[in-house]
Amino acid sequence: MIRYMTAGESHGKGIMAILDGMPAGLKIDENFVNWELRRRMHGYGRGGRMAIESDTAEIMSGLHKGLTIGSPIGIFVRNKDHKIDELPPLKCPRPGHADLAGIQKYGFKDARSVLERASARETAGRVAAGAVAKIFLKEFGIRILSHVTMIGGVYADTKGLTFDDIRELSDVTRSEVRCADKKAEKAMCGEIDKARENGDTLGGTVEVIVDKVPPGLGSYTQWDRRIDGNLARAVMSIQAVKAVSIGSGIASSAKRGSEVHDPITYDKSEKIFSRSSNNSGGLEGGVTNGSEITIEIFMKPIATLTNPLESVDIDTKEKKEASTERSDVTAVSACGVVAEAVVALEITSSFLEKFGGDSIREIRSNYDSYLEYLRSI
Ligand code: EPS
Repeated sequence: MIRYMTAGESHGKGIMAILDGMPAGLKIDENFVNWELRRRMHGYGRGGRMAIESDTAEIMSGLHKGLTIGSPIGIFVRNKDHKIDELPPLKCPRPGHADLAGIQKYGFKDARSVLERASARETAGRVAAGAVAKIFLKEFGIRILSHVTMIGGVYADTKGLTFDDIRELSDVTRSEVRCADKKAEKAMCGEIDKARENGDTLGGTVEVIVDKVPPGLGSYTQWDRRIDGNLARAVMSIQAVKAVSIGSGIASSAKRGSEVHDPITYDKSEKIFSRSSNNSGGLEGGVTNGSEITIEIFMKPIATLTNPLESVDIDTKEKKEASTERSDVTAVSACGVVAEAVVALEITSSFLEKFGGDSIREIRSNYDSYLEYLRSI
């Protein structure tokens, strides 16, 4: 099992993450961690802040000569826009943000101290920790991608595309919104422009796909070991996410069982069980079944509007427009990168629970013997 935490305010000195429980002997490529941080900053419709920052990971602990040593891995991402003490108070809480609830809960006189920590800037820490988890999973051939499937009501058509097709087409170097459908991408950018002109914001959906996951991660024996629940919690905790659907989850609730469940097949030459469809999104009974894990994530529109909704002044209690701040028109593309990170962390945790060991060598030997056993049944 692993644990991770983040700390840091949006305009404080920086964001940090501590990742505890990683085994020894994993080579950490800092360039890869930084590449993940850069992917999080990408996306048409992101705000002015992204032009200021150039997020870079300073790995503070847990490595010796580039290899993990089993101790907690501490990562710091410095904020260039470090001006928390000069920023004005926010007196009119923004609907959709944590502003009002935070003022009430912590006894503040304005929302500045709320938004500084509630901000999605925090996700830089999760992406840095998630990059380490991705490096771990890569050792065992497990790959993760995300791609944008809808922004502002414009849907991508990715029917028939494989994991590799989607990965290539939605890559940051090829797509401004990380969408695998070029035509949809153009329409999405058009919607983003329109929303910006109207002082409005957009939400959307992303899909995360995890490939080459072995069957048997997670467990049905106890509620908090069900990996679908843990994945949903991790993803749902990303700022502005309002719903999570595994496999054909939401759509399948209106269908018949015969249309939804995935028939079981057996390949006699490869000696593996598989499925002729994947509506379950790789998860049955809270356990991975060996198919790709597919998770759809629904993000609401960013809550900071430059054409603001009605609010109330915290001091005078008079009706006023909500405060506005520099923000993004949409951050759906970034949400996908964060989702990849938190999914990687959950899969890593379950992987370590099943194949536990303190070093990569020990885990590899446990994993190989499990794969051999699977072929023997
Ligand atoms: C973000 C940094 C923030 C916002 C965004 C995410 O920068 P600033 O507040 O300085 O403009 O761009 O935050 C939000 C969308 C939010 O709701 O708080 C980042 O690094 O991801």
